[in-house]
Amino acid sequence: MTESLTIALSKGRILDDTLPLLAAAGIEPLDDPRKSRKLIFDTNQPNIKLVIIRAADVPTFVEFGAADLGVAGKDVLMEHDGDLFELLDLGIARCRLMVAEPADIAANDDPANWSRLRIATKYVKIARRFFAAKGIQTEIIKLYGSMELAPLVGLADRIVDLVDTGNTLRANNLVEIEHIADISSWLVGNTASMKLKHELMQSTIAAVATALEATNE
Ligand code: PRT
Ligand code: MG
Repeated sequence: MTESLTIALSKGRILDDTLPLLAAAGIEPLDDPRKSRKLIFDTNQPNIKLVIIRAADVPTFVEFGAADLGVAGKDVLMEHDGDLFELLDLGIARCRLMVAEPADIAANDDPANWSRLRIATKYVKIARRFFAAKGIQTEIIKLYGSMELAPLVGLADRIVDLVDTGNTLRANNLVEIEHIADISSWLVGNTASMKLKHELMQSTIAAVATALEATNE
């Protein structure tokens, strides 16, 4: 039986940064996923295809074997918290996961004194774990976007969100107050595929690793 692989990617910054890396590893989609509305793409490798899905869905596709490999942000992987292999840190889409709060509160705030907080975030599990480990009680309010708005309208005291340049926080009078994790995107793999499709998985992972080393030189 000829082995075949499906690689799950998401539109936006992950796709923009992963396509050049895959090309350097010898894997190129036949149509441009940045322009097409298709969800499945054949590549120049007859046994490798790409699927383009929502960023937060990549770990689910990989864990359940709908994709053998995928690229997902560490934030999404920490929140998913599932059974898959984290194979390679691709060093792309870097940012940091932070607790932020209004600048006027931060002026007189010491995280060492936190005991009860109301947090708005899309990272419910990560936030719960982070504050529980510090013994801080939290009410977590799940949002799907624009977390920065929550403290401005009294929905929450603090937010947990990704920060890159800090422009979004600054524009909304928020400041970073606690660091949760440094984030980058990882190549992840389905655990069964690592055994059942050993050869093709290993050669593909090795090709990506070599391409990654070349870009880091
Ligand atoms: O867009 P969609 O809802 O489908 O999914 P998504 O928003 O999760 O996807 P996408 O492409 O926006 O992000 C994919 C991954 O990129 C994330 O899971 C992160 O691992 C990574 N990444 C890197 C970022 C950022 N940098 C980032 N800055 N994801 C989001 N942001 C947002 C952040 O949430 C905040 O709203 O950008 C804003 C902050 O940016 P600065 O530069 O103003 O600080
Ligand atoms: Mg987005």
